[in-house]
Amino acid sequence: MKTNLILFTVIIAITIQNLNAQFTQDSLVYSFDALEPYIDAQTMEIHYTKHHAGYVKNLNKAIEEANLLNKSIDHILKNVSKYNSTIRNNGGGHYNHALFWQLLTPMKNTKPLEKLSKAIDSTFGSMQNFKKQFNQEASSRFGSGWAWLIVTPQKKLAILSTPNQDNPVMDDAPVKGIPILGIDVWEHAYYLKYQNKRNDYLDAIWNVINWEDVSTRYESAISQK
Ligand code: MN3
Repeated sequence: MKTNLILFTVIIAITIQNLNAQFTQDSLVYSFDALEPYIDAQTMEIHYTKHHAGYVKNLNKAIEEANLLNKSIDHILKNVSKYNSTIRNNGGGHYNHALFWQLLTPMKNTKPLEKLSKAIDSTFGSMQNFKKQFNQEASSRFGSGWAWLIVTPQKKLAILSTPNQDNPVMDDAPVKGIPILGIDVWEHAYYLKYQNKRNDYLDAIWNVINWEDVSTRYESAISQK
């Protein structure tokens, strides 16, 4: 009886704790080693269970302190200039990584669907040119950050990069838009396997980009009012 009561109390305590934790990590839909040999299992495991988990934990603490518990991540990012740097860095960190995991797939060498494929060709000349321009942007981002393919408010495709955990959703981003593809160029995303060779990581990652997911995001972005 006493054991049951303790157990009951523990369950209630855990439930209350989870109710307060506004943001959580979605489970990965593939295993840590599923993206081998392009992204190694150890990098994936540390990236997901330590880096991303850390952003979520720090974000939850920061929004509680700032009384933002009921706000969505979109709302937080679209008003981020009003908040402190802890909310900015960890809010961006959570959004960017949650997106990044969905943009990767163990199905090797997927292709964009027709609408996106046409838009890439008409904007960048060819898929090959697009990847070249994207990798140029990603490799020249000094220090830590992200490279993005976005849909602009004019419904055009554009490539850009942002520092730290910033992204094009933030209200004070120099170029704003809806990210449909984002690649993490922090050293923690590639250093164990590629060391200082960011370009080798950038060449390899195209093998595991989920173009079906990117295409769906494109079609949704161009149809938004
Ligand atoms: Mn990262």
